Amino acid sequence: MKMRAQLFLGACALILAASVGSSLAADGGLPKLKEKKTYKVGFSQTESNNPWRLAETESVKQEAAKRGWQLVYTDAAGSAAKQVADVNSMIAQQVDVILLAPREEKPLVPAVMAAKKAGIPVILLDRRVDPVAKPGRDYLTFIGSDFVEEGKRAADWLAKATNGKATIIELEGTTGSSPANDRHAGFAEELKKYPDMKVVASQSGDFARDKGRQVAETLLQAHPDATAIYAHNDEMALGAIAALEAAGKKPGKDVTVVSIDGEKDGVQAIVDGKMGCSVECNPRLGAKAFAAIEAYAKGETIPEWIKSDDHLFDSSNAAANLASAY
Ligand code: GZL
Repeated sequence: MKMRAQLFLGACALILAASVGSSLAADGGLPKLKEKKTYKVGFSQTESNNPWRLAETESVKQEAAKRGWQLVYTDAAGSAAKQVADVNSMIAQQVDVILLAPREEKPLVPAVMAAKKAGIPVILLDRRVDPVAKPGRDYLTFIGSDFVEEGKRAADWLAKATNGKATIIELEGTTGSSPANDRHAGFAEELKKYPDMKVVASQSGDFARDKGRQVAETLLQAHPDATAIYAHNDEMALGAIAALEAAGKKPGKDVTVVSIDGEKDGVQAIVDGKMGCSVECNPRLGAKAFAAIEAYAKGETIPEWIKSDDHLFDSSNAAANLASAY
């Protein structure tokens, strides 16, 4: 009898250790990914409201099709709350790995942690979450651009174009998103080098063309002395160009416009002399994302940041890059 009791207790201890062990692993370490022929990949897109988003989604879908991997795609239509629900539904569908383009930094942290707890590795695509979540511990890696650097490059280009003298209106991206936060910070940091360049107003146009037009209209009325507009993306820059023309001003002559993304309409605006520059932010991240999944499953070490190499488009190279722009 005693022996059977000991065996039973021993078995309980093993089960307990295993469950604690796996949860500790989930708390302490990144979920693993078993090597398989194909994977079931979840891609949580934040919205589809502009060419950048559409190009990103296209690159992910193309790569999944090319590899014959199953893709579970969701579109949060611009709602962080819906995006959290979308990730939870992927967890319930037991995808092997999640690609997450988080709408905003803070609200999407719980989604990252829920996936980790469920033993599903997460790759952040194109935007980051709040640094409370760590790469290599809570998610595998961030694949995307250096937004701070983009802001700095836009500021430097504008300084050269205006001989370091400008009264600037800033159109910010989606409030709380890492590109908006970092493009603002990078631009402001670089502007410290140029005492005669001042941002007189800064407001969110939510990365959208019409919202960007409306905000530009309002800010131009409040600041008729503005000589430059810095937009966090081409869609808002194109909205601002429409606002300038509606106000009888000549974009590229009366007001210098600088932006980020390098979408086709933005590069075209540079060719047309209406936009000064657009710092490229490459949306075609699908190939890098799937290569990272494959490498991780093989046991390779994945860097905490797989960085996009971004160019800068201005009158010197816009025409040559128009055909390949998205
Ligand atoms: C950048 C991406 C931004 C683009 C915008 O990685 O998150 O979101 O710059 C898009 O055009 O809406």
